[in-house]
Amino acid sequence: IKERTKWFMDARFGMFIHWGLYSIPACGEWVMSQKEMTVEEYRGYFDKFDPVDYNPKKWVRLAKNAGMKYVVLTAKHHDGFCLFDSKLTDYKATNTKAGRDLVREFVDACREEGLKVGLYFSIIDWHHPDFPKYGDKQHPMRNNKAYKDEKIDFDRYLDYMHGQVRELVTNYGRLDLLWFDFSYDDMTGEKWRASDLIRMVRTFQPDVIIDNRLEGAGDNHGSIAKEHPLIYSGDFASPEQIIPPEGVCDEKGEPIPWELCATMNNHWGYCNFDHQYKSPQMLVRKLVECVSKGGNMILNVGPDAKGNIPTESVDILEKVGKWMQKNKES
Ligand code: JFZ
Repeated sequence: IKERTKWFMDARFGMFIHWGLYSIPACGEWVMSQKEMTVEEYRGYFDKFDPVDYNPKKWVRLAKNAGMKYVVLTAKHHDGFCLFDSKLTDYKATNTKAGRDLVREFVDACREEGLKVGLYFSIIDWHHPDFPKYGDKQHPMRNNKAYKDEKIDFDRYLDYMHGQVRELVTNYGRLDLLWFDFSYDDMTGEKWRASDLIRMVRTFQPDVIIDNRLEGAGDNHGSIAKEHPLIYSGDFASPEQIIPPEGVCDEKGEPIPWELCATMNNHWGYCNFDHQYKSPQMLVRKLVECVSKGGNMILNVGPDAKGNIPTESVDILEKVGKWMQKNKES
């Protein structure tokens, strides 16, 4: 086990936060793709975004009281909207009614409460003009013939994407975790210039731990489980929703760090009609199962457009916290 992952293996339980413009339509973070919305249509949410109740300290305290040791926030999701003050785009919280860098307040809150701080960053970007559109698997314009013969400069997109990661790893102090999401089809590794990306990240943040999704997602672990992992293979595997029956092992059968990402209902981003929440009992059992198999669990909440975590999620986390409190080592 690499030195830098030790805190992570110890932490076992974290909070994932999916939050962005998609909290406004309130039907999950994939709405732009699902409804095949143009950048102009989606911009309506940008004009409306006004998270008057944003108080990351409240989020972090909720996590802490639930027994969680780290928190990961979506600095940018697939829709391309930045919660941070990127100098490379105008499409950021700073230019909304929020009027400020929301990632800054989040990292400050984590540090104040003594929790490890992580940022999620989507390598997919449906807002950037140089991201492939027509014929892509998931781009909102995948079926729109108007984009069929469009010329794009993917390298210009990659320069932008790398530049934003550089901002994240240089402007927010020491980060504990980076959660990249995600490679698909033949968009793996070198297509994202991932070796360069990670070399850059490591010059500024030698100890930050990184997930394995520059190479894949879900069950596709990439080279993290191989004898000779690539530089961007990541520090931990990231199975989604389903606990791997035998944990996660490398080719030789040795356990490797992994983290189940799970959400409380059936969406990551806020969804006002999804009330299918897992019970606190079920979540505790899942956590125990992960830990017994050498893994972590990062449990997701999706705050609403104002910045409030849904009351169902708050109730569940408080109950999980009671169990953690009662059963913690003295
Ligand atoms: C990805 C995102 O698309 C999603 O919005 C959320 O952020 C989640 C944590 O990660 O979802 C995926 C990515 C890949 C697979 C499934 C869900 N996959 O390959 O099975």
